[in-house]
Amino acid sequence: MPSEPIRNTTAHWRALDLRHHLSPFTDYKTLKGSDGGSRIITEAKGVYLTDSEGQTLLDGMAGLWCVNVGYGRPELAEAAYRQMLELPYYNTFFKTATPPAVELSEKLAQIAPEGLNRVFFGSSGSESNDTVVRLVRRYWNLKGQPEKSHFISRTHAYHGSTMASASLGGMPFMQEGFGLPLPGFHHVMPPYWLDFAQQAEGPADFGLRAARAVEEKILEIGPDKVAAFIGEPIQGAGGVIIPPETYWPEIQRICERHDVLLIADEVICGFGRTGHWFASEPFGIRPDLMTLAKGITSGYIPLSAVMVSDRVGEVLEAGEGEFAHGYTYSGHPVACAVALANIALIEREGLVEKVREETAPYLAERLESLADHPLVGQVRSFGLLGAIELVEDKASRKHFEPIGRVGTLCRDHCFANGLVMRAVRDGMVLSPPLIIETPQIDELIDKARLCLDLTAKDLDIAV
Ligand code: PXG
Repeated sequence: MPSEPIRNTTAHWRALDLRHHLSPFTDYKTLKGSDGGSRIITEAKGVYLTDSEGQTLLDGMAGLWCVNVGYGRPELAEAAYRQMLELPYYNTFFKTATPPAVELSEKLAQIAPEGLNRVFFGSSGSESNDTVVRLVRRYWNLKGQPEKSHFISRTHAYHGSTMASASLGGMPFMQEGFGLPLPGFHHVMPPYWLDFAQQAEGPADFGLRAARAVEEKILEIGPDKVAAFIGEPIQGAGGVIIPPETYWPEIQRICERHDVLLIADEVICGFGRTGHWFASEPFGIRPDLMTLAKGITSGYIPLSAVMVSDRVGEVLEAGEGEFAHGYTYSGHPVACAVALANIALIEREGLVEKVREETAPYLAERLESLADHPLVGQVRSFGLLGAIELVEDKASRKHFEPIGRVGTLCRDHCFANGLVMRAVRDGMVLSPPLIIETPQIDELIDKARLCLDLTAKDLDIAV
């Protein structure tokens, strides 16, 4: 019999994790086998994580694109503590509400793009995207056009992991074998110039062509059947795909022309990530509905929201009967109190302006310094979202085969050298906390270069 590992050690936690804990998006067989178990994160402060072995990691991903105000902020903990003592829970069903839920609704209406004045709460981005599907179908039912029920989204989109939100998503590996997408969910190409542009097609022309793929799909399904188009302003989990400037204005025109609702999924892009409160602002998107999560509480507690435009809200309010949808934790008072404290902190510290004026330009400049590396085919960033694309051939930007292998190698070097940088296919993606300072960006770039060198060495490529 192997002896039991001592409690409160890495070996103990790993053993429990392997025995009892099913983590998301995990290859359980490999985790149990060659990987030897999970990394155990025990503490965090500012932009740094500490694992159970005492190793410090610079968190280039802000958790999962969410810890906007950084780790260890007492203001958020105190807001939760106070609210738990005052009113830890009450629901918002059956004509009740709580002060934090209504005060947060007002605050969100103030900071959201013009015309988004109503809010429906959930606890995750997936829930808010499920809510959007039901809200949109309810809207068209009330308008007397129930056949307008189809949704258009894009390849590489990530909108969540529930059945409806994974149907909206455009990642085939999340759909195959699960009976997804559900009927009525369609996908077109993303505005991803690097992979989808034709030879000699510039970004501006490509942006228009990618938008027109949405129009072609609307015409193929029939405009009288298409309910809505959904898109992340910048596709995050799909690899930080930053659309050409021509893309969103054309999408806006197409949706208006065919009377198709426009949904902006700002789960990653919202709350200062792009140097604006919401990415709809710089991209010129006027959404009918906008989904929020992650940065709404900086990930300290689960909360999500759907912002509803006056156009949709007025129809909902004039409709007969109830909107038969909601969650036990819709408008959870503790989560809403934390969100209010989080937004107050972002305002007080001027984090949106700090990103726009100081750290985003600095990150862009420092990323550019990696462009000469033999593995790097392209660097790109917008606000504090960035990507470093690894390619086999710099001139033609040909990918390594099989795609994903080299990105994973690089990611593992990053972990071993104190940097969390995720790989999406062979793109290394970045989304650090908004409180990151310029010397920490230097540290991040230095570590990234070291890990690119180590990856090149594995591949016998001279640096
Ligand atoms: N929309 C977007 C744009 C997202 O990025 C969701 C919705 C769903 O949110 P919830 O809270 O249900 O997870 C997300 C989530 C990754 C990764 O590996 C990204 C997400 C979640 C998990 C992993 O990049 N994004």
